[in-house]
Amino acid sequence: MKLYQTYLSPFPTRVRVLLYAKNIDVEIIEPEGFHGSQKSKSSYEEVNPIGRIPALVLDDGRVLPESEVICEYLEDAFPEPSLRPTDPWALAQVRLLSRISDFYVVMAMVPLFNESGKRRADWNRERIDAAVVEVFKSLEYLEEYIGEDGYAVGTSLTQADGVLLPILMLASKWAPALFGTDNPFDRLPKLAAYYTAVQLDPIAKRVMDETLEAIGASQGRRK
Ligand SMILES: N[C@@H](CCC(=O)N[C@@H](CS)C(=O)NCC(=O)O)C(=O)O
Repeated sequence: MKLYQTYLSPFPTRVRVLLYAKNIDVEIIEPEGFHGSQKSKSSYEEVNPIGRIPALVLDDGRVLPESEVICEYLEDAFPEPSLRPTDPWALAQVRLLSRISDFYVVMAMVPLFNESGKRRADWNRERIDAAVVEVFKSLEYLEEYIGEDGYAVGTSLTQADGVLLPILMLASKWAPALFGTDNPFDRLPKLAAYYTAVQLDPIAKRVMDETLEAIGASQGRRK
């Protein structure tokens, strides 16, 4: 199988968490035309007409876009170990955290992603500050529901950790470093504790290191 993705994008991370946990061998391909590159994405659109990463290509050539759909496919096709709790309430918590992240936190961060693609001189400070207020508000929703036993839900790695880790890293490391904004963890103790504790898990640590390296590389490119 092949996974089209980048290490900077938060969406493929949840897929890599499953691939690593299930020890599935895939070829990782970083398509051109993402994250401020001047290159056209058109050749990637032949792979995934939606034009977004990630996309999983099966050995027989069938292509699956959309990170959440890919994760559900991987859980069904490669059931062991499962990162999908069997307890209905725990599974609902995984889905709730994922939904809050995708629908509220990521959406609140979109203006920051947009500003980051511009030259610093062209940044709209009002837009940045307004976005940060919304990001903090949406993170408070996660603060409400985040697990307190070392993982997002329960006592082991689930799909929710793969969703949250890159987003929390972008909110707590990338945005403050780039825009000089406050670290949200200063006022969100449960999320801060989770973020520290989950790094004891080797797969969580691996994807966090990958994301951190990609953030560093993207900031290096800005200089
Ligand atoms: N709902 C999609 C969202 C994927 C997405 O928006 N990926 C971004 C990268 S963070 C992307 O490919 N954007 C298109 C672009 O940058 O041109 C998923 O979960 O896979």
